[in-house]
Amino acid sequence: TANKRLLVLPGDGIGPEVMREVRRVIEWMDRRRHVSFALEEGLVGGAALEAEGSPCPDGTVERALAADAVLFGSVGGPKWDTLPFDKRPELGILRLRKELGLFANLRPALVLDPLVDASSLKPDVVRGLDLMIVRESTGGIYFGEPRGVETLSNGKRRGVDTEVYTEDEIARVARVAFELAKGRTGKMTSVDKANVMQSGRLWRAVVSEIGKAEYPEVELSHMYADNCAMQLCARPKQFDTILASNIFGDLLSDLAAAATGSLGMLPSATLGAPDASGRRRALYEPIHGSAPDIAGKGIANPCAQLLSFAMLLRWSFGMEEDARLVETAIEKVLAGGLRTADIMGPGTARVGTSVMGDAVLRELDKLGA
Ligand code: NAD
Ligand code: IPM
Ligand code: K
Ligand code: MN
Repeated sequence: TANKRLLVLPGDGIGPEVMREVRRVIEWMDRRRHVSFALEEGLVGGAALEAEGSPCPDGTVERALAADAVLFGSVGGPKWDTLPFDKRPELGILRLRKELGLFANLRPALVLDPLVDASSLKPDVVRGLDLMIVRESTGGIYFGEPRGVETLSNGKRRGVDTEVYTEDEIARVARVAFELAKGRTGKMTSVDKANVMQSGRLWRAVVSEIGKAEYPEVELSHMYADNCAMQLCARPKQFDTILASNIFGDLLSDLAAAATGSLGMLPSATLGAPDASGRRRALYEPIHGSAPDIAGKGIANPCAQLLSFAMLLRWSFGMEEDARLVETAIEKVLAGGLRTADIMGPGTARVGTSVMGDAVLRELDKLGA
């Protein structure tokens, strides 16, 4: 029965291109696994701006609130880059995170064996890498007040953003990271700039307190964000779970993507607090953006979007077996040597988005019926 309400928001640029491949996997599941979703598609980002005059129409927020899970593509593009902030497509994702209370952005970075050669780092440095970056996603400098550009009395302009965290905001995302770390290797690194930032000092103090009081079994360490960026390039395998603020987590997860081969490989889940029955609001999206440089060419890597759907199956619907099917199908396709342009390696064959999707469906046919 179609009791799983899913809102699909493809967005802009390569968003709709890679989402098309997910739609095919959903149709496959319907046919072959007898799983059906009550699926709705909505507008967000530049697409919503053009059609309805807002990058995140109220209707889209309402439908997201009513859904069991949201599958998001990507928003933004050069066409809208000079618009004021309240019109920019990026507001689409920011408003959804905020209004749905999605404060914990989980960004796993996994180096799949067949992609060891696609990484810009040496094979030995990345082989077997398995990171979980937990990025705070409704606070910090993304939302802090005051913010804006003002003109001073001397006629010069001043731009302001404010990094601000309350201890509750730090504590709730820290708990998500501690729980994840506990189920992984038990090692967690919290990232901050406690040496120069007041909010960073509080960040470190609160994370330490929670670690001591509630998660003594997790081996917690702290690292300055600049050092962490360097260490992620030099020796990424020293990390397991990384906890970071909104802005640091954004930067470090793009960096981790390079280690795994491409931004086109990394999915994410953004979760809210569990309700009384333990259910969380959630949105799933690749960590990459709308990739205007390759949009419309049919060459985008659909893996990050497909893997985001796998995360959705696992986290929102407890469908571990189906999530694994999708992940395994992707691994098999990559092991077979088919690659989109962003993850080419020695002896691989270059294909476009839809041929990659065809190959995933073929593997699914072999794996699960
Ligand atoms: P981007 O992630 O869109 O692209 C960065 C680089 O990675 C580009 O060279 C792009 O071609 C490549 N890339 C990204 N995804 C790929 C894929 N699936 N397959 C192959 N190559 C891929 O970042 P950007 O260029 O800095 O930003 C473009 C637009 O996207 C901006 O408007 C930005 O604000 C927006 N953005 C949106 C989101 C989101 O929707 N959550 C995330 C990041 C950026
Ligand atoms: C991401 C993006 C967004 C962010 C932008 C588009 C608002 O870079 O999802 O990583 O900075 O959070
Ligand atoms: K995205
Ligand atoms: Mn980003």
